Amino acid sequence: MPSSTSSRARRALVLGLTGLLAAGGLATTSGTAEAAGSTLGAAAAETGRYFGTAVAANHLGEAQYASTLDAEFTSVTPENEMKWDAVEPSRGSFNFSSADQIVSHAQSRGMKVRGHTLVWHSQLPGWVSGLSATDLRTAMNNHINQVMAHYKGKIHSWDVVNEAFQDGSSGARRSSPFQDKLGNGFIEEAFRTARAADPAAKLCYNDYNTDGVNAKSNAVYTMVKDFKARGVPIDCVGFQSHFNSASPVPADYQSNLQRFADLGVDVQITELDIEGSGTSQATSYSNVVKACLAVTRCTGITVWGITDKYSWRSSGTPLLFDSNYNKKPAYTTVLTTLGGSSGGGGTPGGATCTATYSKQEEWSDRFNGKVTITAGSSPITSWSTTVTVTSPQKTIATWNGSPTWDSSGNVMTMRPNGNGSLAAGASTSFGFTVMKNGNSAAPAIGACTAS
Ligand code: 9MR
Repeated sequence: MPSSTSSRARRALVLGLTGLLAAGGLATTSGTAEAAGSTLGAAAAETGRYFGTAVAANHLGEAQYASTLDAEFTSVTPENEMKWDAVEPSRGSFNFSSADQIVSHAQSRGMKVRGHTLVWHSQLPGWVSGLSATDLRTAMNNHINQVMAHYKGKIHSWDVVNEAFQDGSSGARRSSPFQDKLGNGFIEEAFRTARAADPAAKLCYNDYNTDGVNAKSNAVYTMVKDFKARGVPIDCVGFQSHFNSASPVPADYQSNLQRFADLGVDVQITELDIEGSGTSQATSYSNVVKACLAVTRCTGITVWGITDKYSWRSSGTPLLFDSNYNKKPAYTTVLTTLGGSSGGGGTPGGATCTATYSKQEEWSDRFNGKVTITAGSSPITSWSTTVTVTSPQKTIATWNGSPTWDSSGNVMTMRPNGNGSLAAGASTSFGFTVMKNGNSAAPAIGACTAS
């Protein structure tokens, strides 16, 4: 880590102890020198981004699938398990079992989860298409409410509406039960419902063939601009980025991402895969990664699967690991483009972590705090940090951690509650409630120590 981070951390600590600290994300580090990230997730984390993959629940039991996932990725997207046909196959009857498997696998390893997807014309059960407009509106909002409530607080970003625009030069909306019966307003309504259902989740519009500047992306751009102007809640735009020789990485990919970011939304690469092999595939992947790194608001990259073996277009071998889980040239190029290195990670320097504070709910007499622990470029097996409150404040409750206190009762040392293992670049968090007793100062968070 650069020394500026450590000095920022020290300053934060001192300010915190004097009770002047404003609430908000403050990072402290252990100060241990870190080698370049040796996995996709760790290397991306060093740029402040996640590196994710689509995951299928039915492969999680395959040892190599799970170990590659756990070693390399810091975010997952259920490939099919959160789609309408999977979670609400008949009206009002919800089945979250497969999606839950993926979410709990991810959560226990500190990975983020992207929710995919709430409102989409495809993988839509027949009963939805048969509804009248009034009923469809009720069913759409109920679907969003129920699914988001089930995963409330667990989803980093939701693809609220997926693929609502037509391909080609028309710039029109795609025909779907939602579009045909509810009109253009269905997208706005879905986003408004979603915001109320889980205010902490980032709400994305996600589409394909919008990766460069073209009629379709222009139409999405116009919609996002209008949403921002009118205060319709939207936080991010997903660019699926399914490429092959007929649909290569566009030359204006980066400038297209940037023009959306300039509207005040994050951009995410959500379903990346590039058919091909060898150096040419590697170069295309590298161009995508470079574009994301060049756009500050490009917050993460998700590839659409781990191994070519299980890709939705397996014969095009579009992913970073071959069918035997060997790293392909594209893997190495992505890793180095992210600033990582396959030889450097892990040792010496060993286990490191950071601890970041953010204030949560606040009441007149108390507030909740959350500390996110993120492993550095090596996996860690345990961690600890301190939370110091200013007397007469009192910490009255904690969750997701195992606390001990010093004799003053002001300094709490937090350690994992159970397994403290985190993959390189992965995160976990703990929370606590502080009684203000007249003082609203944010707590000071000590350095994170990892082993
Ligand atoms: O990868 C998914 C595949 O397993 C499904 O059969 C298919 C069904 O439509 O959906 C695939 O994922 C799609 C994603 O949900 C939305 N964008 C396009 C993806 C590739 O088709």
